[in-house]
Amino acid sequence: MYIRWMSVSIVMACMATPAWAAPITATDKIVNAFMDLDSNHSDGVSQGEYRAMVEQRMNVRFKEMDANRNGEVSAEEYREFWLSKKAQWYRLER
Ligand SMILES: [Ca+2]
Ligand SMILES: [Ca+2]
Repeated sequence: MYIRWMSVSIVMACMATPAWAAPITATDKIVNAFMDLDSNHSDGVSQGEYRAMVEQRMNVRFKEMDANRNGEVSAEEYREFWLSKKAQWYRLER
């Protein structure tokens, strides 16, 4: 009888799980990562906050492409960049 009561109690506890304890989905993680862009904590991502992320990624990408750091990406630099990244992007190789 005690074990049965314990089982019922556990089931009821699981059913009464509050919303804040709901499992985090993959979409939740993506939304949370997006909201990390909200640098002024306004509960929204402004165009400026979004632009800052895009520019930061662009700067990283440009540095990867501009191997000799002369401020321009030559055809050869882009070829090397493409060859080094295409497998990763298109999962052709591991
Ligand atoms: Ca904001
Ligand atoms: Ca260059």
